[in-house]
Amino acid sequence: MEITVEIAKMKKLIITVAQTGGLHGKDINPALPEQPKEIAQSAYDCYNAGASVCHIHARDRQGHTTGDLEIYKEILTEIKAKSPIITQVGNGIGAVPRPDGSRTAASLDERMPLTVIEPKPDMLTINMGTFEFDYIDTFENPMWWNEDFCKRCNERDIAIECECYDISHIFNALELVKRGVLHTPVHFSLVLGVTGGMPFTPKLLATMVDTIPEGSSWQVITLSKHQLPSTVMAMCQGANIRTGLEDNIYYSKGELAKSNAQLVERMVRIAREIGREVATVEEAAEMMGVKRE
Ligand code: KMH
Ligand code: ZN
Repeated sequence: MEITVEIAKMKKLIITVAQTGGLHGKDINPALPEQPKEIAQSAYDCYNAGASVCHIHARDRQGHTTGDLEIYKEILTEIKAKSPIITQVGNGIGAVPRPDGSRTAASLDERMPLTVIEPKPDMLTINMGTFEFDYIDTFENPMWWNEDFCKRCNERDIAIECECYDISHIFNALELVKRGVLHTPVHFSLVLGVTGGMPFTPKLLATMVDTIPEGSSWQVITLSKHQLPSTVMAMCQGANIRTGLEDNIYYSKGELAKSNAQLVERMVRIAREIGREVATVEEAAEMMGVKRE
């Protein structure tokens, strides 16, 4: 895909906030929202700061990562009651505690029920290939399962975001397009810097962007110290961006972020400085083919 460099010709910027994640918790940054009301308040603050999409993971009452649909229900209900921000549930769930004391990646059987969450999320994330996630576990995302997941999203009119950790994952997404289950334009998230996937370098990002078809939308997801520079780069190339404590617990080196909204506010300031207009929720929904209830 051609990279746009003229700011005036760029589409409006969609800012996604990934507030919670499925790995770390309040133990490493107390500002990370874990409980439904806290997640909804943080989403409201991020919406007011300029985010149009809220990427969601659930935690149980103890703050442990969970696939409990009742908790997702509470989170979605609370978010929707407070703001019109687009809701996007991450289908990876994260690392779940097990009775033997270990924590392992949520299984395919634990993850498929996310397609029936009530109230309906606006979007669901699909992770586009199986790989070893950060030495933690095998992150299983087989093609047959992604195809089934996609079909179930289509049945409920849930829009899809495709997270690609490797160039081959882009081709996996395109295969689903060929099979007629993933609709175009595809919304790619290019995830760089997860051990087991591709590392972040500007060259690798450019190669990935080069691989995705014209007309797609893309955003970059990177972790920790790479997040600010990579998102600024993406912003200057007409892409969307994602920020939030799921991906980066710091505001600057050694300084913890005070909130998700603080990270969103910074991205909005930078967008304004470079002349990139920030999309409203309505504009983002239109651009991503999100059908609101
Ligand atoms: N933490 C991201 C790198 C998901 O939610 O399904 C992975 C993620 C996946 O966002
Ligand atoms: Zn996620």
